[in-house]
Amino acid sequence: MNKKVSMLFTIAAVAVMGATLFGSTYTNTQISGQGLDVNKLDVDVLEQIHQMGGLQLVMPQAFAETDCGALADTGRTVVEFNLTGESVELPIMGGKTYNAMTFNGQVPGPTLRVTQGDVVQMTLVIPADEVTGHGNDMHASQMSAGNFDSVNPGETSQYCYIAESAGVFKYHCSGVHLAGMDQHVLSGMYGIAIVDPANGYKKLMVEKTSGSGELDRLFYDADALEFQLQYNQLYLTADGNYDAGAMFQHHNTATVVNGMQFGYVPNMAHNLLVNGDTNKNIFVAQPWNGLEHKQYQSQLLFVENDQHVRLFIENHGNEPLFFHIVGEILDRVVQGNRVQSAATETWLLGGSQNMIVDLVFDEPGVYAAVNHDYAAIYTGAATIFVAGDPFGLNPVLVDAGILPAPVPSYAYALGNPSDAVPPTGVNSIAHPALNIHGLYTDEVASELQDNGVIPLWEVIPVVAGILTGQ
Ligand SMILES: [Cu+2]
Repeated sequence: MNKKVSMLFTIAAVAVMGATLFGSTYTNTQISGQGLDVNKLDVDVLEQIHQMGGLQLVMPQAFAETDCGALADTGRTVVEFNLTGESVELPIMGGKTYNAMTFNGQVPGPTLRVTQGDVVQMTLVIPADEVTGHGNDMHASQMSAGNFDSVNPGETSQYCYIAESAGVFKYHCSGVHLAGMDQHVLSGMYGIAIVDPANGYKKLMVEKTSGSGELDRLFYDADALEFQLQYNQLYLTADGNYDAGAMFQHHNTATVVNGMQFGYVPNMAHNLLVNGDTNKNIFVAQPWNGLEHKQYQSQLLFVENDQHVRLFIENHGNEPLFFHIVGEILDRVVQGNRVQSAATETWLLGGSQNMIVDLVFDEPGVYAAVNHDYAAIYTGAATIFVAGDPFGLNPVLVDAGILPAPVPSYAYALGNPSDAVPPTGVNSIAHPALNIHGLYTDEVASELQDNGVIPLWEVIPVVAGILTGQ
């Protein structure tokens, strides 16, 4: 092979690799069919590929563009997404703490919400006193991975991309030039971007049989009450450090939902309302039960009956997620912007996979959303939804003057946990109230309080006083 042919062969091979890695309208077969048959090597064809732009050809401008100024001038909406890489100590079940790595002092990191076609301007700041560098790989982007590279302490990095595809997408620290990526992600450096479809979400259709058994179809408006549930595992040594050996053997220490084990189970407030006594536990596992836990006290997710509920779900972990809601059927499962299933009992998500679950809670009751892997359920992946007024509390709360009138869900009295509620999009139903809940530093929790989110640990003693007449 002469030198010129050899060089062009390399260009073609790189183009094929680029097509494979980044996706393209030019398939691997189309390019390799021209370029990789050395016996039929046609220098003119290879030269033609070269002239057409090689790698640039397989990375269309809209995806490859990283010039924030140029993207800002396109007339598209530009959404700023500012992250700070911070190592902090956070609590785990059992009263201990662990050495967490976070975006913005919280696990998961802040949720980004944009509309398909928006420009995302991602800025990553690493404070000078941070112990290590960090990167950020946003799965909602389609661009050269070089942009996600590590940022050193005391430095800032920025890149821009167009959110071209609708759906839920993970973002995560990419470690220090990929080294330690497992440690950084499994210690808390992950979050999601929700990219709403340009034309909004679709109505939800649920099949029902009527009283006499005839099949009927109920249609629910696209507007929905939304929650986010992000699954992961912790792999820790006894003193709260990351345990790589445990990770390689898939021996996790804890299964977490939005950063906490059993973060959404009843607490003393619910004990008080349902059992009339803060110490009479409703649920067998109440690890975050106590006002002194403040933002870490467990909270429940409250929904109305006959209401369109939309769950944004991501599996950040090393183990599969068999998502199931005990007592309910997942009325619709969407991945990307495509319906994958309807009226299904359980849906499987592998690592770094996501879905949007649409459903209606038909009857008043208590429903546990679980990873139907028993090891995961018992190590933390059980989340309680309460639909309607299953405990008949409306008359009690109205009589006590806590509620002015009966309400369709307890969210009107207690709010829904702030970390389970994503930023609102075009088809979002506003939550009646939010309470402060999450694997947040105290600094993040007090910012929420300053912004009017309810600190339940201050409200509950007042409610208890009213209920007991003291
Ligand atoms: Cu990191």
